[in-house]
Amino acid sequence: MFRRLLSSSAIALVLLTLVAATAAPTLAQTGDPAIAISDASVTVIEGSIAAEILVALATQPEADVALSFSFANGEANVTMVSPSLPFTPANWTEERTLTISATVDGTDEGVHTDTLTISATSDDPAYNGTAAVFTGGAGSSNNEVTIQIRDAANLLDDPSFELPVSQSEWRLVAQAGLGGSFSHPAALDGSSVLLRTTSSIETLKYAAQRIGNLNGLAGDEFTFSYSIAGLGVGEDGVIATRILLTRPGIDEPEEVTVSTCGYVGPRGDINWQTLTCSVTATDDYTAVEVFFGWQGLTSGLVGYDVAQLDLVRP
Ligand SMILES: [Ca+2]
Ligand SMILES: [Ca+2]
Ligand SMILES: [Ca+2]
Repeated sequence: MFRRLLSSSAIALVLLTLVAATAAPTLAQTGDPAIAISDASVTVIEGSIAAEILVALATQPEADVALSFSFANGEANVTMVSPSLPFTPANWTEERTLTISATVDGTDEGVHTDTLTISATSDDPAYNGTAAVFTGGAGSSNNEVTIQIRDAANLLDDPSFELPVSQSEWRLVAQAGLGGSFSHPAALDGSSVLLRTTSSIETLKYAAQRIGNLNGLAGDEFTFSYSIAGLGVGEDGVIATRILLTRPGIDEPEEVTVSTCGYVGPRGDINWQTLTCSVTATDDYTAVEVFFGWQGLTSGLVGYDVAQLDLVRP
């Protein structure tokens, strides 16, 4: 039913420019005594994608510096520390890599969070207890890492569009729109997202959700499934779904792999049906984003509901 379309079309260019950049961490090993953390927040997926953060000392300590880790909610854990702790006066220049993961707990929690708190203990008073200064982390003491956890069962936040847009991670975008374009009528399963034509000059209208800060690997397979329906949908324009994998680039995120699946069924009144679009990562990536919507449609409306994004890591 689906075939790849539009891989180099205008819709691709427009969509690509809307992806936010992610900065690479840098840890300063100069200045006053401090413990630098590479990331204030990371994203992990239960049972599959873990996150790596770096921890480094800014100066040579006068004694060994041990780190300890605690989690606020017990949803995540540190599974590996390399090279091993503590920092010593001899090996202090080596950055430590912490791997943070979340296990599959069998509970459908949607997007949930945990907080990692890093504490230091040392006979060097500058690196001991509350006297230790942290940089780069979250919280009032900069020694926390916020961990956003995605459920293994469905990576998307608010997959059935039950929340107001301001409360979910879906973005609704209308190019040259005149406002009042989106609504949530009772539909397939509670509320749905409805992309309605309002003007013949509208060029593009879509909903998107982006999951960033990922340690994605080549070979990861994503499948995006969703239900679609329509009313009075014209014969013009393109209705399509897209999965986009990116990594940080020089000025803007660099496309790693993209899959675009055009709707090729009949127009007019379209009954609810479930469709899928899949992509396999051709290289490592740091973000996945799903889009669905239309370009150049001048009459009718298209509804979407019950979206699901699954990851299989071979
Ligand atoms: Ca959990
Ligand atoms: Ca869970
Ligand atoms: Ca719904």
